[in-house]
Amino acid sequence: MGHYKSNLRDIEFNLFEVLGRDAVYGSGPFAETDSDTARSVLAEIARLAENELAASYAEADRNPPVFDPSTNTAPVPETFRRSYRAYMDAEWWRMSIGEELGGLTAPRSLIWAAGENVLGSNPAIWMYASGPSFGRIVYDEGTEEQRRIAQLMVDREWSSTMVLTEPDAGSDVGAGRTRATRQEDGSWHIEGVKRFITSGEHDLTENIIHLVLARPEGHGPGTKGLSLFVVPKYDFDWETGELGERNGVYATNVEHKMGLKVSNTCELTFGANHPAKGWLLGEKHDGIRQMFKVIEMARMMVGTKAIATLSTGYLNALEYAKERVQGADLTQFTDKTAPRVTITHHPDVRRSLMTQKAYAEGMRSLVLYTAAVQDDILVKEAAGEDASAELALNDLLLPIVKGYGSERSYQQLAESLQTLGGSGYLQEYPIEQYLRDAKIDTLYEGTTAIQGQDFFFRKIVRNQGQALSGLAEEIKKFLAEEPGGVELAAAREQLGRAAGELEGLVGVLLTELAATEKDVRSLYKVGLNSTQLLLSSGDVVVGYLLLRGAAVAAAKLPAAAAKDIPFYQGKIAAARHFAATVLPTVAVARSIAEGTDLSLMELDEAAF
Ligand code: ST9
Ligand code: FAD
Repeated sequence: MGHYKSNLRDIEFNLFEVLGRDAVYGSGPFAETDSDTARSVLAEIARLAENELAASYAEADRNPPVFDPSTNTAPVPETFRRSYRAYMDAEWWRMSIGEELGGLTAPRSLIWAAGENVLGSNPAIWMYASGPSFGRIVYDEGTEEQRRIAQLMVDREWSSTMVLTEPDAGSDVGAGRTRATRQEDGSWHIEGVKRFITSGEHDLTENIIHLVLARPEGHGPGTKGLSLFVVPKYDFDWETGELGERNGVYATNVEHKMGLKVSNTCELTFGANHPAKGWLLGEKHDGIRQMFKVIEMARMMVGTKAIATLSTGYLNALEYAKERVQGADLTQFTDKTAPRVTITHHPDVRRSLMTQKAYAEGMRSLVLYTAAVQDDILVKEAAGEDASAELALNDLLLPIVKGYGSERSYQQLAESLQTLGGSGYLQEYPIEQYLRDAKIDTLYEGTTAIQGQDFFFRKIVRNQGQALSGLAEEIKKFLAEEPGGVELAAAREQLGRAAGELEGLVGVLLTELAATEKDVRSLYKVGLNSTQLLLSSGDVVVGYLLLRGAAVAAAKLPAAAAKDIPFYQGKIAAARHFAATVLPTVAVARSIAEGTDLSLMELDEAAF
C-alpha cells in the first residue's frame, strides 16, 4: 500500500446522500453516466490512485527531473512515467472533453470527485495530463480549422501549458511584455521570456501545445491588450498530426522548488534563435477572457488538490495516532505507574484530529457542492434554460475553493504533521512532502490576496451581491427547517450567528467602499480585510455544508447498518466541533474590520 489514502465513503456520502446526485446522473446531458457507472468509476479510480498513481510519488520527489541546458530538455523519471501511463491508459480524462472530441460529458461532480483521488495521490499526473481538457477549450474558442488542433491534442494525447507569467508580470498579468507579430501567411511570431510555466518541457508526450498570452504590436496596455496564441513545441501536419520542425520555443531553465518537484516549472524563451510560430486562437483578440476559461478550470484544480492532500494527510495522521502509545491518560497524570495509552486518548490530540477531519471533510463538501453547481449549469444549458444564477454562484465559490481551500489545507497539514511528533518531520512518512507539495497551492493560479480581491470586488460588488445573497438565503432556509433536531440545535445556532456576523463583515467593507467617494484611501481598509473576508466566508460555507451532512447523518443513524454508525457519528461530531470552535472566529473578523484604520498605510516603510 502506498502513501495515499482515499476517502471513497465520504465522497459517495457527499454525492449521493447529501447532494442528491442520483437524480442528476443518467439523464439530460449526463445520460451516459448513471449512478452505478459513477460508483464503479470512483471505486476503480480510488484503487488506481492508491496503487499505480501513488507508487512514484515519493521516488519522483527524491529524484526529480534535471534540466540539461545543452539540449533544453528535462526528462521525467521512469517511475513517474509509469504512473502517468497508467492514468492515461485508463482514459478517465475523456470524461471532461465532450462527445465531439471522442469523450463524454460526465457530471462535473463526478469529474472532481474522481480528480480528488488523482490530485491527492500524485498531483503532477493531472497537470501533465491536462492536454485534452485544454484541447476542449481550443475546440470551443478556436476557428473551424483550429478545431483540428484540439482533435490532435486528444487523439495524440499531446500535453499543454498555460503561459501567462513573466519575470515582471506575476499577479499583474497585464504587465506582460511578450510580443506577437503577424506574418503574411496569417500565423504569428512570438518573442519574449515567460517564467514559471508548469509542464513547459518534458518527455512524456511527443508534442506540447502552449497557450500563450502575448501582446500584438500596437495593442494597448493591461490584460485587455493581450491575445491568446496556440504555440506548439513541434510544428505538425494539421491532418495527420505528424510532427514537423522544432518550433522556436525552448525551456531555458527548470526551477528548483520546495515541493511538487516532478512537475517541471520552466522558463520558456520564445523566438530567441529562430521564430516561435503560433496561431491566434479563434482569430480574435480576446485573450484574457479566453485564458480565464483555462484559469477557472485550473483554480478548481488547485483547490481540489490542496483539499485532497489534506484528506490523505489527516488519514495518515489518524492511522499513526491510533497506534502510537505515549503517556498516560490525563486524568491519571500523577500516577507514574498508570498504563500508557495511544495518543488518541489525549485531549489535545483529539482536538487537533477532529479539527483536521472537519476541515478535510467540510472542504471536500465545498468542492463537490461547487461541482454540483457546475452540473446544474450544464443541465440547464442543455435544456435551453437560463443558468445565470448558477453561473454567478459558481463564480462566487471558485475563489473560496482555491483561496480558502489552499490556505486552510496548508494550515491543517501542519497539524497532521504535528500529530506524528518528530516522526512527522521524517521522510519515512508522507506528510512532510504533503506540506511541501501543498504550499504552492496558495501561490499559483492567483495568490490568496488576489483570490480575496476577486471575491470581494468581482464576485460580490460587481455581481451586486446577488450570488452571495442567494447563498445566504439558502443557509437561512436550511436553518429554518431545523434539520438534525435537538442534537444539532447548538450548532445551528452557532452557524446562524456566524452567518449574521459575516453579513456584518461584508457590510463593513461595502461601507468603506462607498466612503471612497469622499476619501479614496478608504479602499485601503477594504484591502486590509479582503483576505480575511475570503477566509471567514469559507468558514461559514464549510460550517453550513458540514451541518447539512450532519443533518443527513442524524436522520440516517437510527436505521443505519452497524458499519455505518461510526461514520455517521463522525459526521455529526465534526459539524458540531467546527461550529463550536471555528465559527465563533467570524465575529472576531468583523470586529477587527470595524476597528481598521489607516495607521498601517500611513506608517513609514522604514518602521516595518
Ligand atoms: C498558473 C498555473 O499559475 C499553475 C498550475 C498549472 C497547472 C496546469 C494544469 C491545470 C489542469 C486543469 C485541468 C482540469 C481538467 C478537468 C476539467 C474538468 C472540467 N473570472 O479585473 P480585471 C478577466 S497560471 C473570469 O480588470 P486586471 C475578464 O475577462 C498563472 N474572468 O483584471 C476581465 O474582463 P471583464 C495564473 C476574469 O486588473 C479581464 O480579465 N495567474 C476574472 O486587468 C480583466 O479583469 C493568475 O491567476 C475571473 N475571476 O488584471 C494571475 N478576473 O472585467 C492572478 C478577471 O471585462 N492575477 N477576468 O470581464 C489576477 O487574477 C489578477 O486579478 C488579474 C488582474 C490578472 C485578473
Ligand atoms: P507577485 O505577483 O510578485 O506577488 C508577491 C506577493 O505580493 C504575493 O504575496 C502577492 O499576494 C502580493 N501581491 C501582489 N500584487 C498584489 C496586489 N495587487 N494586492 C495585494 N497583494 C499583492 N504561471 C503561468 O503562467 N503558468 C504556469 O503554468 C505557472 N505555474 C507555476 C508553477 C509554480 C511552481 C509557480 C511557483 C508559479 C507558477 N506560475 C505559473 C506563476 C504563478 O501564477 C505566479 O507565481 C503567481 O501568479 C504570483 O506571481 P508572482 O510570483 O510574480 O508574485
